[in-house]
Amino acid sequence: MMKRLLVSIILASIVFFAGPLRDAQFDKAEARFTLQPNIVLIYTDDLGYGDVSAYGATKIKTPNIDRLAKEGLRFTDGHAAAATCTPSRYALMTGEYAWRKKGTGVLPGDASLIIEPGRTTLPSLLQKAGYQTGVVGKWHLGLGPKGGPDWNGEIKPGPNELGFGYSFIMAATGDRVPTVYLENRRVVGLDPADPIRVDYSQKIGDWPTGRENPGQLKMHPSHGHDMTIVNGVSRIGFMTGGKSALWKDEDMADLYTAKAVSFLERNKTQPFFLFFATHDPHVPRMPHSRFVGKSGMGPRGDAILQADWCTGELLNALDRLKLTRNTLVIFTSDNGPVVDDGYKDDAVEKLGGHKPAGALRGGKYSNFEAGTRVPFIVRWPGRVKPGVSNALVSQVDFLASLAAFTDQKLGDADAPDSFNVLPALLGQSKAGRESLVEQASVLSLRAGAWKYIEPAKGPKIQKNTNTETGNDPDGQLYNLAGDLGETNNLAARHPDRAKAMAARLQQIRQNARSRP
Ligand code: NG6
Ligand code: CA
Repeated sequence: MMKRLLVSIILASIVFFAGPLRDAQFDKAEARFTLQPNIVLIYTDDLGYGDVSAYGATKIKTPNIDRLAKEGLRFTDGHAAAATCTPSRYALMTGEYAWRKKGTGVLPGDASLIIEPGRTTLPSLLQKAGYQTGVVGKWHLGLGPKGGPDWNGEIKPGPNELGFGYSFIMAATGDRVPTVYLENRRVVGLDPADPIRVDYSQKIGDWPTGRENPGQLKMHPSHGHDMTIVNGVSRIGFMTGGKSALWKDEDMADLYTAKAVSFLERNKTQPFFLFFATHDPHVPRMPHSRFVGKSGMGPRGDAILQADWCTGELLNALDRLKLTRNTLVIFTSDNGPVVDDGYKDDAVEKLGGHKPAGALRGGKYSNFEAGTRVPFIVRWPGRVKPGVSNALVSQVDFLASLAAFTDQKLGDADAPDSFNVLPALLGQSKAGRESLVEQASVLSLRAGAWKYIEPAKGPKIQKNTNTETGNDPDGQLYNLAGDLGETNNLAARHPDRAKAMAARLQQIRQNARSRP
């Protein structure tokens, strides 16, 4: 009897104290998270300034991205560092303008890693601050040592050597071989008896190609993209082997999302940084069947709906895990939009009145604003006041800004072009950078509302993609304050300003860094 009473008393006190104890831990956790909030960077591929309803699109609805915009700060002058993928990602990761370094243009799928392990990168910086770091999705920064990766062995250096504790990636793009996923240095699902071989200079193995076997295609190229066929789509580059590891394009977004959500679940009790790099709406646009036909705009529009869905899944996961308030979410894109990027996917025919670049001129590959000015949203409930910011900010600034965010000092050699624009990103200041270099076929300098585009050789319209390149043999000068669409070249009217901006650009180029 006495023993039973004693047990009851002990049990009762456990129940009594356990409640408050749990609360205290919860409070403690909250306090820690308040100091060190999680960071989720959602990085879409080729999503244009005008592709999102929060940015004015009316022909397509992106409710999940719009939710971010409604709950966060929407930037109207936020930039990728370049008008194509690899240089943008290089700058995002290193805080260095990619044009400073040779070999940072759009990479083939078998390129070696272009960032030196050991240098300060966005993930290594956050890892040092105690974050669990992960990348899921498109990589396109090369893999392995000089000479390229060993697809059948341990693939390094790569993201895991640059500061990502976890990686689930595609090597390059959906339209480049090898069409397989890598998880932490290994090709996923590879059968060693069927090794992967990749060649970008000549055909390897006996797999069909788009050029020789067009009858086997479910999507035909419009330009390029006529090499090895995988999953009914001919790609850039030749491959053979790795049959059990080949991806199915239609399942890619679901898989990336699942991998990203499990990363969030695994790390919910500690600060984390997730770099979620979607493949959508890059070519080949092969969304899951549940999105097919849903935009009325063909695969490009459907792939945008899919990217929006992925965004929503991540936001829902944060809600479900009760992490929303402690998580800084940044949403942006690696470069501007392109309609025909090499496949006959009805994007041109079904565009209708949709304007992927919104009111901006140009698009992916272009020196005009739509090359680099992209959707750019920051959400941190309770800390970042929802609204709109016109501050000039760039993805090259993430490194210095998140260094400030995590109370870390950059070394002299670190992130040479990254400005701390944290006050602008958090909406505490209306001002971002005063000036910014934009990279496409040549460099442009933004100084406030003024934009100077260097003299550029080459056609005014890129034939295959039908992009307005912004190339002109003479330097161009625009005042975006009254001429966002860059239609009124003021170089002849303001020769002194054009000259001064050209000189300043030259100076930034010659100095090893532009960071204050
Ligand atoms: C181009 C490809 C284009 C796309 C781009 C890279 C051809 C004809 N065009 O060379 O389809 O893959 O490279 O896009 O091959 S990016 O977003 O990764 O920079
Ligand atoms: Ca891109």
